[in-house]
Amino acid sequence: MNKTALITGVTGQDGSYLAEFLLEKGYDVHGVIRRSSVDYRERIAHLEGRPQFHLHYGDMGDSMSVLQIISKVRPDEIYNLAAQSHVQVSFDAPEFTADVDAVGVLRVLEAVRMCGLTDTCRIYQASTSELYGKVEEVPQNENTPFHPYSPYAVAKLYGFWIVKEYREAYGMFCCSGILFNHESERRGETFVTRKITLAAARIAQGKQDKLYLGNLSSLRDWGYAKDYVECMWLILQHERPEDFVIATGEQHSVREFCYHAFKAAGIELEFEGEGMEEKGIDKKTGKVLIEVSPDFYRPTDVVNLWGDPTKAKQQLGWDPLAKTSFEELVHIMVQHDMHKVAVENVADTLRVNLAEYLEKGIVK
Ligand code: NAP
Ligand code: G4F
Repeated sequence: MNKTALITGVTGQDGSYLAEFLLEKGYDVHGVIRRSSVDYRERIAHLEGRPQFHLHYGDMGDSMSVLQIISKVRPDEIYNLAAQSHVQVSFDAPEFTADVDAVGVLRVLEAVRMCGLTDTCRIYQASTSELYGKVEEVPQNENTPFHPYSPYAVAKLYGFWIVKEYREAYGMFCCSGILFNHESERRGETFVTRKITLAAARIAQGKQDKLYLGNLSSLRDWGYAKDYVECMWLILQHERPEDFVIATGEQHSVREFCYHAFKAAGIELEFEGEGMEEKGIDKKTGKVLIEVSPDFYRPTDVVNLWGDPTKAKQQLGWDPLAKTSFEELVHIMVQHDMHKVAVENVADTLRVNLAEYLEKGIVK
C-alpha cells in the first residue's frame, strides 16, 4: 500500500517542492488549498491531473474544514506548512497570523485526535529560526533559548510548544523542523532574496531603474528549499519524534546577497555610505541601483540568524555540504529570473505589435 500524506500549504514554495518529492517516493499526496478569486496554483499546476495528487478546499482558520479533510484522507503523515509566512506582514495582521500560525497548529493536532489517528499519523510542523529572534547565542542549535521578535515568531512559538505538548501528553509522533531561511526560484516575490533576484534581472534588462531595500546588514543562513523538503520527510521517518534544526551552517548579509545576485546578472556592485544613506552603485557606470528605504524596516528585526545543523547531520544523515551552496542558490534564482524577464519582454513586444495591427486592421 502506498503511504498517504496530507500537505497544508501545498500551493506555497515548500508545499510544491514537498508534493513533488513525496509523489516521486510513491506517496498518495493530498493538499489543502484555499478558495481564492484569482488563480494562485502556479507552483502546483504541473502536478494537477496526476492520479496520486488530490486537492481539498480548506482553511487553517476553519476547524470544520481541517477536521473534515483529515477524517476523509486519514493520512499516515501530515506536513503542516500552511502559514501567514511573511514576518513584516505579521506586524500589519497580527491577529490573523496568530489564528493561522498558532491556533491552526492546534486545529490539526486536535483533528488527528478526534479522528482516532493519534497512534498512526505522524505530524511535521513547519517551525522556524525566527523563534531565536533577538538571538541569545550564535550559531543557534536545538538547545539555544528562544526569543521571538515579531508577531509571526510569537505565533510560531505557540505552534512549537503545542506540538511538544501533544507529543508528551498523548504520545503522538509530532515534531517541529526548525528551518532556517530557504529560498528558490519559487520564493514569494516580496521576500528579500527573490525581490533582489527579480530586480537584478529587471535592471540588467532595462525594465527597472532602482531597487529599494531595508536593512542591508541583516544576516541569514540561506539554503535551497528543494534540498530542505527532504529533511521534513526524514524527520518523520526517524525512529523517535524529535525536533531538528535544519540550516547550512553558513551566514551571509542581505548586502552580500545583492552583490552576488547582481554579479550573476552581469552587474558589479560597490557599496558606499552607511545606514539609510548606503547605496549600491554600478561599478562600471556609476549609476545608483540600490537605495535604502525606511518602508522596509521592521519595528523589531531579527538580524543574526546562523544555524548549527549538527544534530540533523548526525541523526538524519543530512549533510548541507553535499547540497546546493549559497553561490549556486543565487545563480539558480538569477538565471530563472533573467529568463522570466526576457519572456515577459517578448510578450510585451508581441502585445504592443498586436494592438497596433488590430488598430490598423492588419489582423482582425
Ligand atoms: P509560503 O510560500 O508563504 O506558503 C504558505 C502556504 O500557506 C501557502 O500555500 C498558503 O496558501 C498557505 N496558507 C496561508 N494561510 C492559510 C490559511 N489560512 N489556510 C490554509 N492555507 C494557508 O511559505 P513557505 O516559504 O513555503 O513556508 C512553508 C512553511 O514553512 C510556513 O509555515 C513558513 O512559516 C515555514 N517556514 C518557512 C521558511 C522559509 O525560509 N521559507 C523557514 C522556516 C519556516 P495561499 O497560496 O493560498 O496563500
Ligand atoms: O526575506 P525576509 O522577508 O525573510 P525573514 O524575515 O527572514 O522570514 C523568512 O524566513 C523565516 C526563517 O527564518 C521564515 F520563518 C519566514 O516564514 C520567512 O520565510 O527578510 C530577511 C531579512 C530581514 O532581516 C529583513 O529585515 O532581510 C531584511 N530585508 C531588508 N530589506 C528585507 C528587505 N526583507 C524584505 N522582505 N524586504 C526588503 O526590502
